[in-house]
Amino acid sequence: MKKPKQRSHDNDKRKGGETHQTTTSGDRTLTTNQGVAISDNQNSLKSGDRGPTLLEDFILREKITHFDHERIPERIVHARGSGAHGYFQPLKNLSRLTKAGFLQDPKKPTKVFVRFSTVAGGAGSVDTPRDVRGFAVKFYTEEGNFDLVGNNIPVFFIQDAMKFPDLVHAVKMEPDRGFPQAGSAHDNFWDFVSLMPETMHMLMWAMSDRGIPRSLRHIEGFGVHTFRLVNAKDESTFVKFHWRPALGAASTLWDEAVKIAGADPDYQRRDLWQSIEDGDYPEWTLSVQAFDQATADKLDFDILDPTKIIPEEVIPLTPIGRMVLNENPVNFFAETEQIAFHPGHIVPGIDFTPDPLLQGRLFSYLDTQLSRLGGPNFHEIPINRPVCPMRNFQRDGHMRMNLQPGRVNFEPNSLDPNSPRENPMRGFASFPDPSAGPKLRQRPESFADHYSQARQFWRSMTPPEQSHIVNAFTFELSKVVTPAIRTRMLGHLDVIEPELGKRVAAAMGLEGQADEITPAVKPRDDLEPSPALSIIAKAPETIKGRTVAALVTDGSDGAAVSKLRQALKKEGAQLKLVAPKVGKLKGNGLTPDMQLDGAPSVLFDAVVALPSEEGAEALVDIAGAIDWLRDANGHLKAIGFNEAAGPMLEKAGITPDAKLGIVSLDGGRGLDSFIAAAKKHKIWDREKLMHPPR
Ligand code: HDE
Repeated sequence: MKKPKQRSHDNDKRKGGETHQTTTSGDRTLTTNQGVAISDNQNSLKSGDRGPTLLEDFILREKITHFDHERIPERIVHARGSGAHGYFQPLKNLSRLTKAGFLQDPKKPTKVFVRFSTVAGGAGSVDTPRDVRGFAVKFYTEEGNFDLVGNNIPVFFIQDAMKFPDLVHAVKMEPDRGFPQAGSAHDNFWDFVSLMPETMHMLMWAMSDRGIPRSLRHIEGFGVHTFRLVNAKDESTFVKFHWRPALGAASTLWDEAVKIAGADPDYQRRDLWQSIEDGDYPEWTLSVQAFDQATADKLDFDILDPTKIIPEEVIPLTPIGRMVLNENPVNFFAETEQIAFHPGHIVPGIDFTPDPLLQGRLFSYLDTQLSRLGGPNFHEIPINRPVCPMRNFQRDGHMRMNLQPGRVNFEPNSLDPNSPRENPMRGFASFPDPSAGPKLRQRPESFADHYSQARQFWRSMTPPEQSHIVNAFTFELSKVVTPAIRTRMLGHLDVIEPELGKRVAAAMGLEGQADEITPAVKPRDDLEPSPALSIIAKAPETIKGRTVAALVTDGSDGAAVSKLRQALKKEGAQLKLVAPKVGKLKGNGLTPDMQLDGAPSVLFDAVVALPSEEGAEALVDIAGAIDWLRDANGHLKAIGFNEAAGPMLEKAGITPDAKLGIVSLDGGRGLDSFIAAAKKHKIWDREKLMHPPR
C-alpha cells in the first residue's frame, strides 16, 4: 500500500518555483530574473538580421552569465550521488536511551533526505565501480537537523583524520594523467594502502562483494564511529548505528558491474528513481548496538578505533526505527547537489566520542560547504533548512536570504526583550566526556592490531565470497604496474590469512614473491567468524523489487508472457519485454519496453527467452541475442526458456538444468521453478562450474 506522500520544504519548493510566473501577470510569460517579460527567446539582439550582436542585449547577457555559473565545485569525495526524500519513524519509545525528541513517539514520523554516493569518481562518473557507497541521512527533527553521515561499510581505511587528504589523493585519479576515473586499481592507491597496515580491514570489505552492490536499495549502512546516546537523566550509552535494507543486501558480480557501467552508467540512480516513481518504496530498519563503558572495557579492541567492528554476535542489533524513501527530488541540483551533510549536525540526546577520525570530520564538513556552496549561509538553502525555528545573531554574508528585522544583533542585550536567549534547560549540552591527557601526537597502543578483524572478515565469508575477494585483489594488483607495490601488498595478504595470500599470488603468477611483513601486533587466531558479515549467508530468498526481462519476438506467445507477468507481480517483481525492434510486435500485440541493443541482460536480475520459432531462427544469428543469454548464464542468473529458444541456448553454450536455474517454462511447474531459482538471486552452484575458484 502506498504511504501518504510526505515531504520536506513543500512550501518553499512549490511556491518558490511559481513565484515568477504568478506574480508577473498571472500567466506563463517567460521573464528575466528581474521579472521583465521576454518577447523573443530565440534570437539575440543584432544590428540588422545578419549584423553583429549588440552589447546592449541585457537579456542574452543575463541568460548566458547565469548559464556560465551553473556549476558549483563538486564534492572532493562522494561527488557522484543520488538522493530521495522520505520519512523515519521510531519503532518504540527510546527515552531509556536518549532524550532526542524524534526517537520518542512511534506514531510520529520525521522527514528525511538521503543521499547515496560513490567516493572516488567525479559527479559524472558511472554508478557501478568497485567503491565504498556513502549513506548520508538528514533527519529534519523538531529540535534541529540530525545528520547521520555513514557508509555501506562499517569500518574506515584510516584511524586519524590527519591521513584523510593522503588517502583521498591516493585513490582519486592520478594528478599528472587525470586517470583512472572512479577506480582504485592503480599504483597510487595501492602504494599508499600497502604502506598503511591500518587500511587492511577496510580493504577486505572494499574488495568483497560490498564494493559492487546490486542497487542502492540493497545496501546496508553504518555510522562507523561509536556515538553516544544521552537520556534525560544525562546517562550515556555507547552506540553503533546500522541501517538494514528491507530487501536484504545483494551484490553484482565484477564482470556484471563492468558491463553495467557501459550499458547504463546511471544504473543505480535510475533504479532508485524508478522504484520510487513506481511506488515500490525503498525501506531500511535503523538499529543500534548499544553498550556501556563496562562492556566497552571488555572488548578486545578500542571502541574509538574506526577500523574495528563489534560483531553482531557479540553485541546484537536492537532495531529502533524504520525509514522509507517515498519521494524523488523535484530538482537534482537544488536538493541532491546542494544538500550539506555534517556529522556535527546533531541534536540533544546524541553526542560524539573522541574517535580521532570523527573529531577531524567535525571540522571538515562545515569547512567544505564554504567552498562548495559559496559562503556561510548554506543553511538557508531550502534543502538544508531546519524545520524548527532558527534564531540567533549571526548576520549577513554571501547570499543571506532571511530578512532579519530590528536593531539588535548582539547578546546580551536589554533593548529587545523578545530577542533570542540561551536556554540551559533545552539547549544542547555536551556529555562531560572524561577523557583527557597530555598534549601529544600519538596513536594509542589499543589501536595497534590491524590484522585480526581483517582475518575474521575473511573467515566469515562463504566460499563464493572468498573467491570474489581473491579475484578482486588479483584484478586490482594486476593493474598496479610497480612490482614492489604488488609484492608488498601480497605480504599483507599473507599476514591477514596465508590462504588468501597464496591464492592471490598464484592467480597473479607471483608465488613465493610476497614481501615479509611483520605486524606490530600478532594477529589473533581465535576470533569466531561472524556469519552476519556475509551477504550470501543471510540473503533472503525473494525477487521483491527485482526486474526480470523476457526476450520476445513477432509471434511470441502473448498468453505465456502475461502468465509470467502475473506470477512476477505476485512476488513484487516486474517484467520488462526486450525485443529486436521497439515497435508493437506482430501476432501477439505485445509492446516491447526496450530494444535488444540497449537492453543487455546485465541490466536485469533474471531472464526468460520466449521467442517464436521464426523469431528464434533470426535471433540465433544475432551476436547480441546470444550474448544476452551467455552473459545471463555467466552472471549466474536464473534463465527461463521455451522450446523455440532451444537453438539459441545451444549456440550460447548453455545446457538446460533446472537444478542450476536453467529452467524450461513449457511444463506444468516450469514457471514456479523459474521463480524459485530467480529468488536465489545468483545460482552459486553454477559459479563453481563456470568460474572455478582460483
Ligand atoms: Fe566524509 N567527507 N570524511 N566520511 N563523507 C565528505 O563533505 C571527511 C568519512 C561521508 O552525500 C565531504 O560535503 C574527512 C567517514 C559521506 O553529501 C568532506 C574524513 C565516513 C559523504 C568529508 C571523512 C564518511 C562524505 C566532501 C576523515 C563514513 C557524502 C563533501 C576524517 C562514516 C555526504 C562534503 C553527501 C563527504 C570529509 C571520513 C562519509 C570533505 C576529513 C569515516 C557519506 O567534508
